[in-house]
Amino acid sequence: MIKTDNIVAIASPPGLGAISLIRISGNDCINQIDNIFYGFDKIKLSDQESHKLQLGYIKDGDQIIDKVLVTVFRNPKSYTGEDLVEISCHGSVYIQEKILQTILNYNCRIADPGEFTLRSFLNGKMDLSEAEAVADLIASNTKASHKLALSQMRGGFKNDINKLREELVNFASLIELELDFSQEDVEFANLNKLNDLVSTIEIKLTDLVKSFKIGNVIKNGLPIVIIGKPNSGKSTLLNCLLNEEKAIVSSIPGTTRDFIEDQININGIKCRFIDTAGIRKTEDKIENLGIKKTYEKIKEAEIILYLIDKSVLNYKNIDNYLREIVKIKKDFEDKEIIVLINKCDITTKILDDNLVSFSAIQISAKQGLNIDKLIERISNYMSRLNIDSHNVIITNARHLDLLSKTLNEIKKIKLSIKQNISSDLLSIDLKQASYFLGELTGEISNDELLGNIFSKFCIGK
Ligand SMILES: Nc1nc2c(ncn2[C@@H]2O[C@H](COP(=O)(O)OP(=O)(O)OP(=O)(O)O)[C@@H](O)[C@H]2O)c(=O)[nH]1
Ligand SMILES: [Mg+2]
Repeated sequence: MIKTDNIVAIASPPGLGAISLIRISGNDCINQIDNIFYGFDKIKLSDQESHKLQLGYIKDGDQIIDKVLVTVFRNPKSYTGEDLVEISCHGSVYIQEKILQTILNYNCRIADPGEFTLRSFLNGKMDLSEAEAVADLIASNTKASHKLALSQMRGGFKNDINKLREELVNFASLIELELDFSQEDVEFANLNKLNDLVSTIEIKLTDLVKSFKIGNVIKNGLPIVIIGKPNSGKSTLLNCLLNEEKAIVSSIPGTTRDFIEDQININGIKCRFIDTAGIRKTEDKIENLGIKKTYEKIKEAEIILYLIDKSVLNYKNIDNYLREIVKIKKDFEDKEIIVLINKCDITTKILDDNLVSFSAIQISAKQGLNIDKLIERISNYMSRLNIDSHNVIITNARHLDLLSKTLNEIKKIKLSIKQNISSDLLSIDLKQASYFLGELTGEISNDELLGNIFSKFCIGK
């Protein structure tokens, strides 16, 4: 049900700023703000043209609170699609709160989280995936995530999906029609055409589902875990990459117990480097907890940096290291593993030949040697992800879930056509597939679903 009562919220971030924005939306919000606004142009807000602004005072009774700029947006040409007023006031926390409290006296309530965007969706100003992109846009903090959120907000994949969905719905109704006339042996739905359609959809959806991995990297960053034996220089490497003394470094093995994480930007992508507890057999309870966490972090990572301490490498133990590398590669075959021989500033017997097959890079984390080669290797991995080649990228777990469910149905339909399975079963799968796609764009929605999505927004959005 669409609510149209007046809602208000501070739309700018909490705290002190030069200017703050208070947003009010609802069926008679313009009249209500007229009660407290005294424009210098002596024009009542209810007479003010849409998208025009006026300088004036906001007063609580006789008391002036602030000199403000007020903009009026008349429905449907506003963010929410309703009448909407924006007050730009000075950024003092006291002023913001005072204006907010005053407005609350005039038939207005504090907006729920995401309620402005919810109303925008309910009034047909944007579809659900666009509304979700608004949240992403606000949260974006790299060039790549900004570009992605912006493209989704401009429609992203919804036009494509809506078109495909329409065609599925068409087929479903043709098949139903055929069932109604089943006695007369007429054929309305051309199964070859349906097969072509589901094949197209299958390719599109598979591509979108695959793009989630990239979307996740853009939105949440590329997780890169640093592992190796105690004292191999993991924390030193983290500090070197971040250019700050983030983690404690010491010559005592087992220094890092918990994981430590921070990020830097490489080629406009957020890279999350995670330093971990060194892996070894130990009786120390806390260290063992840290080692357990290391394994969890490895699972979440896209890239594993496996560090070997060159100063302890010798002809006797090198085979153990080689076996370990082979095992890691086997256990985590979907991940990129980069072998690093650290402490190359220390000269030891040459053992490099053995590690050539693993394309190990010799670095010195302490002196910052060859770190550029490591960055280059990470950049190469990113290029292989082909981030720029995807026009449309999925970033949202809800979208992924619905796309995967649709894909399942589509595969079932394809099989049914192949096996000549009866039309009534086909029509059930077709309906289910178009239902999932409808939920994706919000064509089909319910209060619970909307509540779930918009409650994650913050107030004022
Ligand atoms: N010569 C040299 N020493 C290094 C280098 N990198 C690290 N070290 C030294 O090796 C020791 C261990 O470094 P850490 O960074 O604490 O090693 P770690 O892998 O984090 O160790 P744990 O947290 O105990 O698992 C310290 O004394 C560092 O100064 C390097 O490139 N060259
Ligand atoms: Mg450490």
